[in-house]
Amino acid sequence: MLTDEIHITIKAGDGGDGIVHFYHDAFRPKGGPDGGDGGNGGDVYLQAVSDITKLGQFRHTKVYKAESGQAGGRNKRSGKNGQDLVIQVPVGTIATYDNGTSVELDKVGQKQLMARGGQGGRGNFVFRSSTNQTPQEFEEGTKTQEKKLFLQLKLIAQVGLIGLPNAGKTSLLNELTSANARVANYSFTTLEPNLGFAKAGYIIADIPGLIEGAATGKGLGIKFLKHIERTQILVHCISAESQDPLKDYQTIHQEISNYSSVLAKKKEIIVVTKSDTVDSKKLKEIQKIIKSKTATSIIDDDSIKKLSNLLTKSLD
Ligand SMILES: Nc1nc2c(ncn2[C@@H]2O[C@H](COP(=O)(O)OP(=O)(O)OP(=O)(O)O)[C@@H](O)[C@H]2O)c(=O)[nH]1
Ligand SMILES: [Mg+2]
Repeated sequence: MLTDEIHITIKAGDGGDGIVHFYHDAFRPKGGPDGGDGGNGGDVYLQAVSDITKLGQFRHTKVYKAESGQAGGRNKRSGKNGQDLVIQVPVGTIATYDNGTSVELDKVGQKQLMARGGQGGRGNFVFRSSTNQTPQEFEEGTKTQEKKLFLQLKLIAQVGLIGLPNAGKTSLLNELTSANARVANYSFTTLEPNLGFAKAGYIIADIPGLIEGAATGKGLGIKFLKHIERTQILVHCISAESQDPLKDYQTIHQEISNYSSVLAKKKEIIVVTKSDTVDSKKLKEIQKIIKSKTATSIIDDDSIKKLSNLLTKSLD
């Protein structure tokens, strides 16, 4: 199951404390103050990666802490800085703090500072002066607070596959991308959206099949349509095995329109799937009825390549 919403807690590292120390050896029993500064605490970052399953990692571990800075040392040595923590999230993640401010990670590789590490405190060496040669002062490192984050994955697929159950949507996703999603010869095989990355760099979303009445909650309903709202193109899949391809087309189009007029007006490529199940005459007939210029079969690589090229050309 794709995790697309999750709460986590992050904490930047505390600053290390400065220390009070005085140098002395056999020759210089009062060598003076030499307590070093504490190191800075590590920052916490989010970084966008292309793996859309990445929010799943947070199901088990909820708290993420960067390393704290170490305390200063004798001989004016500064404490080691704490290591930053870089947490990977899928591209398309929106991270929202408790106070409502949010940041969106919308480019692969984008790195966003979410919690700054505490400053290291100064050691007594820096507090020495002509009037105070034995300073007892030092600073504690700044302590950081935990922050709660709500991570939400807004899928940013450029292409959305729609159609009735069993139309061959998931099979097409697997052919067009490196996805390896479950396919079976019955309706509602897909229960959660699948995503795949096409070689050309775009993302395709496959959602569960829609049925008549979906907009009012029938079948798996419409809750998955939100995942294709921001796509640029819809690939409307109609099976060549269908008894009534035009009705299939109209059913889906109606449900989409009931859900959102924006979605209904989206650019659409109508594809007759499973073209190998009919002869070429019948295929042409179907294509004419539903005004489809493209047909695919998962056993015909050329047909998949043609659709793939068409998609690449159609996307800006
Ligand atoms: N002959 C043939 N069978 C196909 C083709 N594409 C898909 N199928 C078969 O059609 C059935 C349904 O395919 P799926 O890809 O699971 O269909 P779906 O539209 O994702 O179905 P839901 O997830 O239930 O909505 C499976 O048995 C596939 O093997 C094709 O091009 N040719
Ligand atoms: Mg499916």
